[in-house]
Amino acid sequence: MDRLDAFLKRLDADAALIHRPENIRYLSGYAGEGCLFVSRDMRVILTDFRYVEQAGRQAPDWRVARTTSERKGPEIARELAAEAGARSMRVETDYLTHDDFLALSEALTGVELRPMAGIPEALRQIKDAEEISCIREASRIASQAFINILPRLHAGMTEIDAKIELEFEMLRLGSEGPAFDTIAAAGVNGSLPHAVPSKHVIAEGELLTLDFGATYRGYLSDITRTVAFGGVSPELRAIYDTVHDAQQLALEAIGPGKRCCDVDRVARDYIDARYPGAFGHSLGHGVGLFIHEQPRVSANDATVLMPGHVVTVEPGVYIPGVGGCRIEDTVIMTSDGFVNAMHAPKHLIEL
Ligand SMILES: [Mn+2]
Repeated sequence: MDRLDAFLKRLDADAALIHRPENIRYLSGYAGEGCLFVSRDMRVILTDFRYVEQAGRQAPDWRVARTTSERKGPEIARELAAEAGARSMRVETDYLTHDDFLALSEALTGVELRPMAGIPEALRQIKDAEEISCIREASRIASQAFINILPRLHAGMTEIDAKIELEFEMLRLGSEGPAFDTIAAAGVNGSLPHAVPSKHVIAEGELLTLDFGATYRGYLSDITRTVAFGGVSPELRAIYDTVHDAQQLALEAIGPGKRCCDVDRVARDYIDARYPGAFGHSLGHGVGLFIHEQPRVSANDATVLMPGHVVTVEPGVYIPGVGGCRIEDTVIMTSDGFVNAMHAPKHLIEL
């Protein structure tokens, strides 16, 4: 109710239609398909037969309007807009397909459709206590899964094998599913920040980067750890140490009152002095109901961090033909610092 009130205060329109699943869940608690219609006095979930009962259970204060093939969403939206007396309505033009938008425009003649302008996303940046407890649990599951599978990781297994171990373990620990496509990148594949796990057989002397997360009550976590198989070369160890130290420096720099771009700069300067151009992505991002949320911990995001912001800190070094390394934690800003939600170890583990 607080979230919906805050949303309506910022709306600056008579009504809104919400289609993005994370925004639907954030504002209503409903986690199925469909969309929301919201005005000052009305809150309605539009969905089809498959989700009507679920909507009633998850969002008991909301009216449920059932869509059918004869009476589709845009038509019901028109009726609801008329009932609310709405002359202007915000819609998620950054999410709807062109066809979706045309269908709404044709149905809602006389109603001015305006872009949503990121209003729900801006509200979602600052997590409340309930959201933070969910993210902490999703983080605990991911950290523990990493610790639990370490004895099962060995040279001779494939990247896909490693991914299966992680995802299975997270499910067993209570995850509702992977937070995103698990990354497992060994050897020269490690230079691809978003490598897709392959049948590559992990060999002695290689680094393996695992980037994964768990889901708890819809909320996600994001962690990366890099481990070594057998003795690694001084070159790979130096890469690992650089990333490890850059991440530590960034954690020392982060906190409430700090600008995202300044935290990014700390890790970037450290890595660029040793491996120029090898850290080509931003330092981190917000995490919540969606894996990449605002704010961005990047050179061009001057957001001042505040209590309730949840962001990742994930520097990396990527060298084509050699390999790569990334180390990532999910951290929660508090009034006097931050809580690192990840308890998995970060020293170089040699398996
Ligand atoms: Mn991440």
